[in-house]
Amino acid sequence: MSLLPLVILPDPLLREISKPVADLDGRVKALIEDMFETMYEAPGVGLAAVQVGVTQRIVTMDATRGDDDKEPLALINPEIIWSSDQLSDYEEGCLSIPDYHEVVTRPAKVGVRFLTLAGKIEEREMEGLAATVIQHEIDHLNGKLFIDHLSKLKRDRVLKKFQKIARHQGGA
Ligand code: GNR
Ligand code: NI
Repeated sequence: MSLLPLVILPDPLLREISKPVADLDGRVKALIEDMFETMYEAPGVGLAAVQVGVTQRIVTMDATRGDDDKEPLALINPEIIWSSDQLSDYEEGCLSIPDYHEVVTRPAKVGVRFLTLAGKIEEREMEGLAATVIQHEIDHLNGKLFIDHLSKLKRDRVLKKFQKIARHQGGA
């Protein structure tokens, strides 16, 4: 098990479209273990593989948060198969955009189809925080960030701030 470094805005990797996982081999299993370790340590309620530099359609999540009973869920090639008309506002953050939070409106409930690590197709209905998080994570797999749901004014302000930080660090 290892903690993986997080990919931070404005790294162009965050804009790439992740590729479907073809084989559920030991490498995928090891990556998922490292993603859980990295997500819980952060701490975060979700993580997409691209956030640790792997452009494959893999998500880890645990929407139980502070509760003592953990509920880790790994989703491979996840898809939203339906969304409720009812919307819900949630204050979102992202491990790739540290210390920035803003309210995003998304469907309140979604149906999600995915492969488990055992290779079984599973379908789940998600609501509340879990619905928000899985939509946020599938956006990552499509090169999309939660700031893309905000006004251009807000998005440009955040991008500028992170471009400036990257410049000062002489990186990215
Ligand atoms: O840890 C996270 N919290 C969170 C809160 C509200 C909506 C979405 C999220 S996901 C985020 C971790 C992350 O960046 N996942 O991609
Ligand atoms: Ni995120």
